Amino acid sequence: MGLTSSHWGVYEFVVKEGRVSALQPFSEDSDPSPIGHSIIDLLDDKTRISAPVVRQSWLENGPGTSPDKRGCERFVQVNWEEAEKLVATELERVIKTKGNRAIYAGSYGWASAGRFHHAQSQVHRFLNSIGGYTRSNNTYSFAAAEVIVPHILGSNLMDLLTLQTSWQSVCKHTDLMLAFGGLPLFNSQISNGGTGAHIQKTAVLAAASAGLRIVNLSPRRSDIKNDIEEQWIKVRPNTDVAFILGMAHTLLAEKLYDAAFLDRFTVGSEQLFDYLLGRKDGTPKTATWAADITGIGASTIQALAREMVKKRTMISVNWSLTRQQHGEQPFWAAIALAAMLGQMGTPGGGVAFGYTVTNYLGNNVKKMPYGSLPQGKNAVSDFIPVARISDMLLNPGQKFHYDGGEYIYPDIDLIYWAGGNPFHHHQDLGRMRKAWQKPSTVIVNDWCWNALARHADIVLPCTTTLERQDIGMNPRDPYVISMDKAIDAVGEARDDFHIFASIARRMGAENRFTEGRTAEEWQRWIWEQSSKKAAKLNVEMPDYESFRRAGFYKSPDLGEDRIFLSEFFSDPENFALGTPSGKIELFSKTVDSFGYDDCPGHPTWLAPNEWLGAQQKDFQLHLVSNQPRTKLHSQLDNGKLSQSIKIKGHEPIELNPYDAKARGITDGDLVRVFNHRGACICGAYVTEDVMRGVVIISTGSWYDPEEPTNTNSMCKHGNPNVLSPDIGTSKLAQGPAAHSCLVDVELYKGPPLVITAFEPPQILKK
Ligand SMILES: Nc1nc2c(c(=O)[nH]1)N[C@H]1C(S)=C(S)[C@@H](COP(=O)(O)OP(=O)(O)OC[C@H]3O[C@@H](n4cnc5c(=O)[nH]c(N)nc54)[C@H](O)[C@@H]3O)O[C@H]1N2
Ligand SMILES: Nc1nc2c(c(=O)[nH]1)N[C@H]1C(S)=C(S)[C@@H](COP(=O)(O)OP(=O)(O)OC[C@H]3O[C@@H](n4cnc5c(=O)[nH]c(N)nc54)[C@H](O)[C@@H]3O)O[C@H]1N2
Ligand SMILES: [Mo]
Repeated sequence: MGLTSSHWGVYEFVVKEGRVSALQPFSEDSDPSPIGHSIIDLLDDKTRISAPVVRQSWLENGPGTSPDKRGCERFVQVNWEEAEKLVATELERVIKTKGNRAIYAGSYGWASAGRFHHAQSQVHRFLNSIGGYTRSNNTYSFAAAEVIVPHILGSNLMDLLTLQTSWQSVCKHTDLMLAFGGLPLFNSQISNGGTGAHIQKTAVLAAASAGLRIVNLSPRRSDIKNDIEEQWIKVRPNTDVAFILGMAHTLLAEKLYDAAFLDRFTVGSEQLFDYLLGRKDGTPKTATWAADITGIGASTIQALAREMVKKRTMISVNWSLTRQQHGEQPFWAAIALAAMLGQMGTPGGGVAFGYTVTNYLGNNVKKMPYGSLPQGKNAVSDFIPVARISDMLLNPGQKFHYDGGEYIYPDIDLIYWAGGNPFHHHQDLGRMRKAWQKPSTVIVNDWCWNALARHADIVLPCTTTLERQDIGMNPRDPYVISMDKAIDAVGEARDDFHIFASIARRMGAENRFTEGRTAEEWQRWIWEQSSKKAAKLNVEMPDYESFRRAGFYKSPDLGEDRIFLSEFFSDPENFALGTPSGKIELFSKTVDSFGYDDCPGHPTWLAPNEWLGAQQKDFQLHLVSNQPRTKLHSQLDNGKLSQSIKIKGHEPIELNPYDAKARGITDGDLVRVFNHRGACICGAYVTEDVMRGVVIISTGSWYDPEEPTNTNSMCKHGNPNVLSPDIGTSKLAQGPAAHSCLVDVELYKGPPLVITAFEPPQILKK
């Protein structure tokens, strides 16, 4: 018995005869996630990478050989010594001939929980110890918001998320919650870095029984728990900004807004009002105007605006609204609407960046200043906005815009990935596979044979969390977990730390990488750093040995109900925001000065290229590719829970009975989903839960091309990223825009398909 921690929660593991036989819920968690159990069967099944391997023609003929064979050629097994030598020699070659900037190691991804064995920290620290690498900025979760929000509220978005008004405050004070993107409890199973106790379901139920009226503004009814009374407003995907502007116009036209609040706490309402009234473009953003765009009646929009004024209202905007073209606008528009209402800073009122989207949002925990593995200094200044990877690989030397600056894409010759899966997360996978052929070498550390590992030249097998001791420490979660090692490393797998330390040794950088500490010594060091920082906040943490003996440590509750930016709202002079004006910027001179046509100086409705209201539509259905409820992204897609909801082995596609009937599709049929970028096969799940004109395919099915040698091949399994567009949200953030995607669906009439995503590649043993 011992404890382990994952992004989906903490579990007690049971080991029998050297195997993990069960994961039991953590005693502190009243609503554990079922996701964890899937790992048990996967620790040593056929999808596990058991030894280092090298793509055959790369091994035989050197770097850059037949990159078009990535993803379809067999591998040759090598021993660790050979693998380390190959990696070290190849890194040295690239550094010597092209410089460190030719190494791309954004290595974006969630990896596993555990503060020390965090794959990104390890790979970044390692590469910094040998001269650096080209990095990536921001996340796939909400890059658009990460770049725009500091211009509006003057702080880092990640910090603001932990300051969100707590559920405690909402339960006591909020009468009405506008939930853009719903309150998807499926998503609250997850918290980045781990979570000790799942709180969101209890919180939603408590708020609902305290009388909170929840309005679900979303294309999907089940974005709110089915047994909660709510109003479902079926907003056309990607039109929320028009909806919000229509409400803002109503407040303005009917003089229902709080002028004193705007005056005291904001700048830029004049420019915003000019825009709402259509003074420059001749189009007033009335509720009728918004009705046309959103598909929601003007009277509904007006009624909601009037109701908001009368009640204590919370506007909650999910992160999915940022993963669309012009994804900078929804958060900005929502902040502007909340400011016009004048309830920001009041208990239960104002704006929030989504509740339930992950488990920590709206908790009442004191944010702890925990330590982490220092990553060293990156001597390379080159970077890309995270979702511009294909653009970078395809267009070296080309200019790109980002947050007011102009930068150049470096010429990448080597990719190193540890702890993320671009064949899961990136858009337009056909285009990415072409781009992926550009570098001479791709090196991947992973533990399972997913599409990323298959598309590498050198694959180094790493351990899972159950095979190593660690500290589960998430500054946004009250539980710190002493993670025990349950079993020995499977096959020849090694911890990422061990992998990098061995390569660093061959490159003369071992001491820079390890600083002479073992994994255990680093964990103790992280704990001690954390204790020192906590002491400054008057929080006393136990000593390291007591913590290890106890199994976990719980940090203190905040002690009062958190209200978003309460200091600023109680004293805006002394607690001015970090914006140029010190106030909330409804118009930003800075953003305006960039002169971007796709991100002007105030919240603006800008139609995406692909949406249901487009004049020219080559495809008739809007695809939403949301988060999978049975797993985290691509992780554990090979497990039982994920498999249990597939339809004949394919990812389900949710579609409305009306759209299904029009295409002769019935529940359970195999369908081909397609557009001009690609196609995939899904199983039809016909449901009234999704609005007409919209289809939903959750992400995470392992990419499984029908013809592996064809970069544009159909995916047999149902990965929606063969369909999604690879465009930036705007020149400002260049974030991912997966949710602005049109497709069509037809009955699949081709030959029977065998899913091969979980068949490991062919491996030659020497
Ligand atoms: N169409 C569409 N696409 C999306 C989204 C969407 O809504 N729609 N959502 C986006 C979002 S929000 C996100 S955050 C991304 C997520 O994208 P990712 O975070 O890249 O997805 P994961 O599947 O979590 O990838 C984690 C990888 O790390 C590996 N791994 C786990 N533990 C370890 C370890 O200890 N060491 C090493 N070396 N590897 C390990 C796993 O096997 C897996 O390959 O996807 C994005 N993509
Ligand atoms: N189980 C599970 N939970 C997860 C994850 C996971 O992989 N699995 N991933 C985690 C991660 S990395 C992240 S970033 C968060 C993301 O959390 P979110 O961004 O909230 O996640 P999604 O599931 O993509 O979107 C939620 C809902 O938004 C709605 N939606 C989509 N487009 C629009 C739109 O244009 N307008 C409106 N009004 N609604 C729209 C969809 O109906 C969708 O079901 O989830 C986290 N939680
Ligand atoms: Mo995310």
